[in-house]
Amino acid sequence: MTRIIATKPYDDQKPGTSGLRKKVPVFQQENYAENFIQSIFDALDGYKGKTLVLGGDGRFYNREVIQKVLAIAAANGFGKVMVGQGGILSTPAASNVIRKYKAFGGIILSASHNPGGPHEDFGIKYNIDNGGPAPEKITDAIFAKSKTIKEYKIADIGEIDIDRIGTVEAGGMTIEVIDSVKDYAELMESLFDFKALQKLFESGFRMRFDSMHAVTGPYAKEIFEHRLGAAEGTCRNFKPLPDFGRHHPDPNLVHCKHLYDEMMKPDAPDFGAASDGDGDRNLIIGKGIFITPSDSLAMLCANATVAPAYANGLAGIARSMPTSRAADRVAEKLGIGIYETPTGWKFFGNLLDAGKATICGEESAGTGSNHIREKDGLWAVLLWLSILAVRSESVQQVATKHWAEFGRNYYSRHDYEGVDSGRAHALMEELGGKLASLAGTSVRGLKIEKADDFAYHDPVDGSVSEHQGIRVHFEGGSRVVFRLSGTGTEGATLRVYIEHYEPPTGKLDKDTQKALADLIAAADDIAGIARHTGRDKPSVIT
Ligand code: VG1
Ligand code: CO
Repeated sequence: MTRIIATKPYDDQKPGTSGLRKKVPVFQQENYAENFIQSIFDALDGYKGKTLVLGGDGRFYNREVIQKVLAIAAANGFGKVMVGQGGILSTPAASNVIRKYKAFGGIILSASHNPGGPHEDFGIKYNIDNGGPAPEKITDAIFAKSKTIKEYKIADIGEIDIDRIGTVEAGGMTIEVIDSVKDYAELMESLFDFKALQKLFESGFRMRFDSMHAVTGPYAKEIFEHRLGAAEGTCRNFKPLPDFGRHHPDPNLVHCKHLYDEMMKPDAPDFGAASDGDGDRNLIIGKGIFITPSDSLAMLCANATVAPAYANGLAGIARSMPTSRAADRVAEKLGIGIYETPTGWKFFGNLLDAGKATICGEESAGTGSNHIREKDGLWAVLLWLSILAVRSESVQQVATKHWAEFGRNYYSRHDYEGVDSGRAHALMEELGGKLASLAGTSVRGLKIEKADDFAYHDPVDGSVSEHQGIRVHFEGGSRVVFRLSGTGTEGATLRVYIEHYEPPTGKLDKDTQKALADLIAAADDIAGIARHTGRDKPSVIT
């Protein structure tokens, strides 16, 4: 039986950079999740009888919301829902399932790298039929529906057993519980030369992969240890936990410091990597060397032809605006297109669909390719392993040679988390107000060439996205970018992205923070970070 439940709108259901993210108690308010799920369906057309893919990163409240989505999808007339066993699908795995089975779309339950638990974060995201995050046109429509919603539909289907693989009929809809890992592992096997990677591990190559008690555990175990023969113990923290073991599943040098420390020891393994809550990010650390995500993107692109899937070369590269321009130099050398998009994977979808870009990346540890429409942590690790296998070199050697050829984009991101929202917005407004007057002035001896507020004109559908970050360019190619995060759930997070280019003939082995010290000071002078935020240093440096 289907019931229609009267409800009142909430005014704060605007999806951010990647879906709606709030604290769990916010989602637990009466009808809060139901409203948003119904608003997603209300914003869509033509799904009657079609298939929806459903899964999440296993965090606290995942199972409850899986049941809600099933019951609301049935009442709204979906023909079928394919749900990952136990409610689990990593974000890249969900993207693959949507594409492989030609689903109408998918709902992914995740707050990605944000912590989980009864008082931590939860999230809901809608992906379209290409497997990618809904574009702004759709997220805007969902938000509009959420502000006027009066009722939602729900089918009385009872609690569905999502732990047993198989198919059941409920509320006039088919529910298929699928293996969370199998389709994804097969996809990886189709892209990379698994025999070559098996040989690498046979030769004694040692690796650590840290799943941070998040969703990639079962995927990593299956791919690295079972299919590629990496030693047992290669995978660490591989048991997904609803609260990620009370850690912050963000694979950066702060939250994954234990891996960094291990990789800096004299007897370190050859390769270390980690992934985030929902499996779309990657951290890459070689023995004795951390690779910034922006450099990783450039190095993956420069060497992609080692993998069968990219043997014929890349059509183009896309990176988010704050990502360093290391990849631009690779694109230039390869004679292929380079695209600069706003932050968030949803902006890459059109470029990938149109065949303009093959590999995309973000400074926030996200890299991926046209194999799906999300960033993909394990994919990046497998491409790195392929490079090391084919070149028979260490990460250090690959990086050193890359910089010697292309020069080095010293790069760092400084985050000021949990800043009072009013003060953070005041900083951005003040900065925006003086952009026009910055060009030609000097700060700390650095001459400002131009400054602007980044707007993106999508070359495929012509849509325009404004106010995507403030860029200050200095003479000589250095750059500072300021923007406010769209994924946080507490106050505001100011992100400051700092970049300095050193040509191949320059000094390529400096300490990053030292290499950027002048620019960091200039950023504070220009934006008044300390004055506005009351902070004398960032909370996270990556
Ligand atoms: C952050 C990152 C962005 C990434 C987004 C989602 O967004 O900066 O590059 O696409 O998170 O990643 P923001 O708006 O907080 O800067 V995930 O792994 O959280 O889905
Ligand atoms: Co993520």
